[in-house]
Amino acid sequence: MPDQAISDRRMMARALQLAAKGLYSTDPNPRVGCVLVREDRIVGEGWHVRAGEGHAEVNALAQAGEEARGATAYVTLEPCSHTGRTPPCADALIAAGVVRVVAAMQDPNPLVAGRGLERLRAADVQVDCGVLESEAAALNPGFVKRMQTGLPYVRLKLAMSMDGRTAMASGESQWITGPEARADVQRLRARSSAVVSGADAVLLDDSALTVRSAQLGLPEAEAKAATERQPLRVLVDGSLRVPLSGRLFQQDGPVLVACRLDELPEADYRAAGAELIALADAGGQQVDLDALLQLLASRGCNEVLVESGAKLTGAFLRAGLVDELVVYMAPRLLGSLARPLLELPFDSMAQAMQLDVTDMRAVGRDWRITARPVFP
Ligand code: AOF
Ligand code: ZN
Repeated sequence: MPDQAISDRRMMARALQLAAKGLYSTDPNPRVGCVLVREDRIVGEGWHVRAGEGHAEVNALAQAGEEARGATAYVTLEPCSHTGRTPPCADALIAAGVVRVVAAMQDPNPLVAGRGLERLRAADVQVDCGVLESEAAALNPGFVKRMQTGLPYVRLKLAMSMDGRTAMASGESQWITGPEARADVQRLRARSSAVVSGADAVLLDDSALTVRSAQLGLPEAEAKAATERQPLRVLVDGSLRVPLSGRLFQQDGPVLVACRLDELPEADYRAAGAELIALADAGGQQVDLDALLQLLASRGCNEVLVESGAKLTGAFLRAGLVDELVVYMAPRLLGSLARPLLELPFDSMAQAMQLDVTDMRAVGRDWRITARPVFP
């Protein structure tokens, strides 16, 4: 590989590290990092911290000052060309005298979509795109999917014993997995735009579905920053069985309840700090999960975490709405009277869902398996 290509990849790897610092905070914007390099020396670094504030390039330019003149900018996402909450980064790079821009990927946002790179080329800036592209896309699976399809990236979290059980018949389930795995789940929540659960699960555990900084397993300052923003908590409660006195409604942060009723006690929910919407499917028997995800995407939700019981998780899978399964497997056996992981009433091998395992690792004493459904 030529020297230039090697140093491009090295600098982009650093820009990706910087972008990842925004993992918990940039929502609904993408995580983006930028490194400015002049004569083989890094003269500025920046990342996008939160929506409404400076983009990665602007933060790196501020650090570089005059040293940006003649520099190469490494950016994990195409610099923007539009005026959103902030002015276009392409213009800022041109004005600062940057002579070359290396982007990991095009911005899938239709407002940008190649126009940022065009603008740079028109100003005689040398442009290269596609360095560490898949790594950059992997950092923003939700933003990319939402921009391309109008749906969020859906992660299904499941926790089970080695015999595929999630709770005793009585509902007793605390705790199947260990503290490290539970902290890992807290981090999954913290990076998500929304956490979805169903009435059965919330009634069973009286879950609050919040992110708690002390349970993230992160250094204190990072944990604090990661909980500045709480994900939207979404309750799928077709016939409104979860009482407003439940813990879900007692915690700070936005709550959305999706039901399938005609007459909505909206005022009661509003008084409890929650929004109530009707989203019945064609048969009127279930909440329309596809419509729910479209609604969440229209509100800027990138990554959605489904943490629920066998019924709702099974329904998401059967509807083909899941992008990724994250399964925590605890080294214990709960036995045949305990509750099964998923409601997927298949009766022949031909119906079985195929999965591609993308990662498997130990988390404390448990195992975490990440897999993607394979659609034939
Ligand atoms: C960049 N650098 O660091 C980010 C970009 O509303 P705004 O002004 O924050 O714009 C948000 C859009 O800008 C977002 O949807 C995406 O297309 C792009 N994000 N672009 O050049 C950044 N965060
Ligand atoms: Zn920008």
